[in-house]
Amino acid sequence: MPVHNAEIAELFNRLADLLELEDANPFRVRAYRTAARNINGLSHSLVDLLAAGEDLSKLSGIGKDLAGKIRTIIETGKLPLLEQVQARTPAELSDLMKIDGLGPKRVKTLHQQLHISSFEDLQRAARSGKIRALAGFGAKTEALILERLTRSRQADIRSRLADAEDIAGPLVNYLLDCTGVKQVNIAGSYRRRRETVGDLDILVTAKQGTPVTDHFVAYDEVSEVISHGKTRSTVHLRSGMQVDLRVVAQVSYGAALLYFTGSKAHNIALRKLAIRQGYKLNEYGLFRGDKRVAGRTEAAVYAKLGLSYIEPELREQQGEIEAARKGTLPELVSREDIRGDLHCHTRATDGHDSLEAMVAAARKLGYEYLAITDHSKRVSVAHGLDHKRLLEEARRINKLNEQLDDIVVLKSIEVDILEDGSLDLPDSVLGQLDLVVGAIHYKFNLTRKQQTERIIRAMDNPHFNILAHPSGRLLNQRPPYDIDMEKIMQAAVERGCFLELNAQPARLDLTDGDCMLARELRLKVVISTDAHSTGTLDYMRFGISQARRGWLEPDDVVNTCGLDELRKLLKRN
Ligand code: DGT
Ligand code: CA
Ligand code: CA
Repeated sequence: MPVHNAEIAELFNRLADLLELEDANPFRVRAYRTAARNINGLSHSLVDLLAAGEDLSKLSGIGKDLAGKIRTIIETGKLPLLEQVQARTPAELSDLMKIDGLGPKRVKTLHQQLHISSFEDLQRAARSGKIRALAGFGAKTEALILERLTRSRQADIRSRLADAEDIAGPLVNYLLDCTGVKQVNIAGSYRRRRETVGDLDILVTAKQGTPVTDHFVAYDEVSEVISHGKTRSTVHLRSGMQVDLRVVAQVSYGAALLYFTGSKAHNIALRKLAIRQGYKLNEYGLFRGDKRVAGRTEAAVYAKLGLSYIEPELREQQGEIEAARKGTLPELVSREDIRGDLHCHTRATDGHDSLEAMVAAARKLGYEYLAITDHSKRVSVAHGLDHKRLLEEARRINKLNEQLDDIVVLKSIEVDILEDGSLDLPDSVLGQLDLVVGAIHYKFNLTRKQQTERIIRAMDNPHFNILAHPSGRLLNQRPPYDIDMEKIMQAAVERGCFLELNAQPARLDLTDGDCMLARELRLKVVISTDAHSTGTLDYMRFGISQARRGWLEPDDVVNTCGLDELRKLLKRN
């Protein structure tokens, strides 16, 4: 089993948390955290680097000791030190640290002062008002803990789409290795490209079921076999993911794919429509009496029902069936429509690759433009740019542009929106850039009214173009800050500004619903990766699928425009 960089980083982060919980040397704790952050930002897989004979201790933040640990993880899948530390930490105590807002320090206080070592203890203490009395907590924190306790338990069950992909990819390859297997497809919410998935629903075509389900339950990563039958089986993987597998015959493959792709609401509506037309629809096909009239492909089933083909991302019972009947479905935006990326970072702040490397990677993707948007000085942890360093970067970009004829590098900044809605750099500096991307990185807890006004005031600045990650949410980690999204979108339309759909798998901010709202208000959206390394420019695909779920067409997306058209849009109204 290949080990992903994210998994390795996760092991080091867990180790750092547990060490901190037991008061280990802070420098040691920090070293593991730094290593995890650097590993997450690498644009190559550590497995590949090791296989190519690279010396891992040359990587930034990775010394000899860490390089050795990484090698052990890759070779054995284990970090022995973590297992030792884990063995001496109560399991529930380490689970408590997963609650947003409860780092190792706070969990330690809760444990020492209130003897809290489980979710139940924590909930009881919060409900009875004991937590607010602790130094450094307060009533507000107590309320947040209660809220997050409920939220994190629901969130824990669903995986981010990108994590699900990491798990699904190798499993699909493994299934394809089984003799007799013709096709393997992942249906369910995964195929509809929802931002999180509950479980994986895998569909396989093969003449005989038993060899396939036998092969499936023998997969290395399986931790528990829930059921094991001739044509269907369910397992849990070591990652915690549940996987349902079904083996179907070729003649009903389309009908089965349709059924197991869902959504359930879409299925029910389709089945009703079929009944009204005198058919019967199930996972084996579309039938008139006993005769199967369609089933081999999804397209054939839709066609027989008088519908145009409905893309999986649209199958949420949000009017898509009606639109398919009238022939008014949107022509969804796709990867080929994208002409450039308008949000990325370089080594000048918290990116991992140089300006030149980022531009080279964007050229390889066939982009016509790339905006470099490093952080502004307020974000000191990312070593944000002051006006001197920003202008220095701008000069380097000018030079680079003189040498390039197939891509234009746009000078930009991800400027911090300060608490009063002013921007972190003076207008005289912002005016020298090609575009300005603004973002909130602190003071998440203002009231809805204050936060909304803060953002609109930022857009009042005539240099402001794009609001980055508009809600600030992090999937399974941090709720959105409280804003009036419609009011902000309206204000953007009035001022000629745009909202970003941030394609980071943990953000996907805007949501699909926000995209629909933007389309209704005729506000164009910018799909940006916020890449911090060359490899993650590829996150564009997550942004695209989110946009497709929001019914967006190429015309609804700013960065489907060529450079001239883009420059016009950036001039505001
Ligand atoms: P998830 O796993 O929670 O992210 O969401 P899904 O959509 O993958 O749901 P899941 O795994 O429970 O079921 C996969 C598909 O199977 C679902 O999208 C539609 C279909 N399905 C499941 N249960 C029913 C049902 O009771 N009626 C109908 N018509 N379809 C169902
Ligand atoms: Ca599912
Ligand atoms: Ca399922």
